[in-house]
Amino acid sequence: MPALSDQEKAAAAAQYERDGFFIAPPVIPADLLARVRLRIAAVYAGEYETGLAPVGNPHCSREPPTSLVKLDNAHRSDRTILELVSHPAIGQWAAALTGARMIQVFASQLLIKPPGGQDTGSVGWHQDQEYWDSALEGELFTAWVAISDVTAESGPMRFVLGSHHWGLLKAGDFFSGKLEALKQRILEKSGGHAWRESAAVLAPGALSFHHRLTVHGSGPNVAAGPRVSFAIHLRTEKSGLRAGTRWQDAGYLHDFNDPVGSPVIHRA
Ligand SMILES: O=C(O)CCC(=O)C(=O)O
Repeated sequence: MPALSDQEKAAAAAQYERDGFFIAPPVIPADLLARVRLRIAAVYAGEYETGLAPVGNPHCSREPPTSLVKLDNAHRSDRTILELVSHPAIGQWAAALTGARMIQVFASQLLIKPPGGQDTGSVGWHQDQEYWDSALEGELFTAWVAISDVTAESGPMRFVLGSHHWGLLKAGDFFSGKLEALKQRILEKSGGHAWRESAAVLAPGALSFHHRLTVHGSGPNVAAGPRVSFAIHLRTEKSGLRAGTRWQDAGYLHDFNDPVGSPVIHRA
């Protein structure tokens, strides 16, 4: 990817600060996407190139999924997936949005949302910090990379504009398909903000970024094929483990000194 101009960086950072998310153009090369698709199928079927299973030893299958598939830290299981989550263009955009000197991956999720329009493919409205707050603090955010064509019909991620300014509400639930009930609960907790949504429709290889407090979720996939993506959770030098927390006790985290579990993808 050609270096971003100062003007491009400033415009992107201003938009991210205002809205709590940013949509970047396609940056992942087509040949890497093609290789990643093959490896996603392999990992889903339980074939782990490095011998390391995704976190939680998920049940593997050769049958197409019927509900949302979420495989944590598959980048440790497969070198091509590691190549994707470490791609320097992700780091460049992340640094442009935050002005950070260092960008590090601290977790990833492979997400496969099957077609068929069921609620079991939905992701309930939530803020990511709800899930990180016991272990991590500071500048944390997510790059979400489209592997398939993420159209309006495929259940794209939706962001609530400006909700990263609402504080940590702890009213969401990633694992619930009841989006309307969650919306009401979040609005009540937020103290009456206006709810304006924007859908992240993304071509293959494009990506969105969202702040740790941005409210987001996604509905059913009514397109013909699965919606396939990686959510890549990122930190900057202005973040860290909370005092007294050990990474071994912090759910799906790996030692920040582990170059495979937690690759640094940008340094100024
Ligand atoms: O893929 C989705 O619809 C939601 C993903 C998500 O919650 C995230 O990337 O933080």
